[in-house]
Amino acid sequence: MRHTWRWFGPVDKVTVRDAAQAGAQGIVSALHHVPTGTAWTIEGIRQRQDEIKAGGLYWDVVESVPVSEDMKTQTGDWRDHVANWQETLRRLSACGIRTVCYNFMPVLDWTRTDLRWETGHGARAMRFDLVDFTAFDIHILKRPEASADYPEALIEQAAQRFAAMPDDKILALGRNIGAGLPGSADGYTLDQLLEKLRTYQGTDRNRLQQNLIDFLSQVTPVAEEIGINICAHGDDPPWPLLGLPRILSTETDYAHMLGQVDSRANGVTLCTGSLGARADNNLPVIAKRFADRIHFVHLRNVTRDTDTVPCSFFEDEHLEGGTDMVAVIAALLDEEKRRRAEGRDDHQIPMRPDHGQEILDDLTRGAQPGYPAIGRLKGLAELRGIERALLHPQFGAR
Ligand code: DNO
Repeated sequence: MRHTWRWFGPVDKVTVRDAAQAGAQGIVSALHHVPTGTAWTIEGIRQRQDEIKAGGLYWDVVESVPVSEDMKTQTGDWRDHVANWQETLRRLSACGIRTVCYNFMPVLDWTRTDLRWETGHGARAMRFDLVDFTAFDIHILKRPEASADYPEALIEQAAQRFAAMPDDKILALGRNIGAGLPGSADGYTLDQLLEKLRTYQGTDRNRLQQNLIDFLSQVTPVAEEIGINICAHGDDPPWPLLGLPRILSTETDYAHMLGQVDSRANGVTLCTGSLGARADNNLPVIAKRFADRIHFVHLRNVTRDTDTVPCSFFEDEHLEGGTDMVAVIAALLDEEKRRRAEGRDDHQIPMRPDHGQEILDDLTRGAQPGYPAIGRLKGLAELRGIERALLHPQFGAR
C-alpha cells in the first residue's frame, strides 16, 4: 500500500514535514477554498502541488472534489456544476493526479456529536451519540417531522437528555452537526440547515440513487479517457440522517453503484470506519468483493455501543473496535499482488490512517478535529506494522 496522509493545506497545524516524519509517503489534499460547483484552476492545483513539494512529498490523492447539492438533487445549476466537475478532473489529470475521492451524502458530510470525547486514559476521541443526535434533531434544530423518525424510547431519552443539557453543549451540537467537520464542503446555521433539508423534499432514496448513477454516467467516461480513478466515499454514519436518504451505506449499495456504471474508473474509497459503524457491514468481505474497484482506502476503527442500526459509537484506536483490520489489510495486499501480476500501474493502493485520537502533545496543538499529528502517527505505525508482517516471506504468504 502507499501510505498517505491528509493535509488540509497551509492552514493545517500539522505540516507536510510532520507527515513525512510520521512515515507518510504521499499527501491527500483538496482546494477547500474553491466554492463548491466551480472548476479548480490549473494555477490553484499547481500551487497546492508546490506547497506539498516544499514539504518533501507529492500530492497523490484528491479528497475531495465536492459534489454540489444542486448536482445531488438535479436542480438549479446542476448541469454547469457537472461540466465544472468534469473540467476539474481534466485539469487534475493535466497536473498528473490520478485518484479523486468524492462523496454523495446529502447536505451533511461526516457527522459526530462529540469531537473530544474523553477515553479512559485521557485521550480524546470522536463520538456519535444517538441520544444527543436525536435531541439535536427534535429540540435544537426542531425539524418538524423529526419525531416520526425515531422510536418512542429514544424520543423519551432525548427529551430527558435535552432537559439537562448545558448551553455550551447545545451550541456545540449545532456547530458540530450543522457547521460541518473538517473537509466538509459547506456549513450551515440551524436556519440554513432547515432550509437545505426542505430542498430534498422531492428527493427520496430511489431518486438520490438514480441521481448518483446519472452523475457517474456523466463523469466516468471523462475519468476513463484521461486516466483518473474516481472513488466514492461511503456514508458516515451509514444510515439516513435528519430525514435525508443515504445511499452508500452498505455492501448492497456499493454493488448497485458499481454495477450500474461498470467501469474500473468508477470505484470505491473503502472507509472501514464509516462502513464499520454498522454491525451488518463485514469489512473484510466487502474489501474482497470490491477489491478490483478499490482505488483509495481509509483505515480506521469504531467501537459501537450496540449492534443496532442506527447506534452510538466512538472512534477507537486503529487496531481496536469492530473491524478486523488484519483481515482487511490482507485482502488489500492480495489485490495489490493480483494487480502487479497483471502489470497494472495502479497496483499500489493509496491508504491513509484515517483520523486518530488526540494523545500526548495533540491535546494542546489544536489541529483539525480528527486529524491530530501523534494520534495518526500511531495509527499509521500500527497499520504499517501489520502490512510488513503480512508481507514477510517467512511469516506471511503474500
Ligand atoms: C472525514 C472524511 C470525510 C471525507 C469525505 C469524502 O474525515 O473521511 O470528510 O473526506 O466524506 O468526500
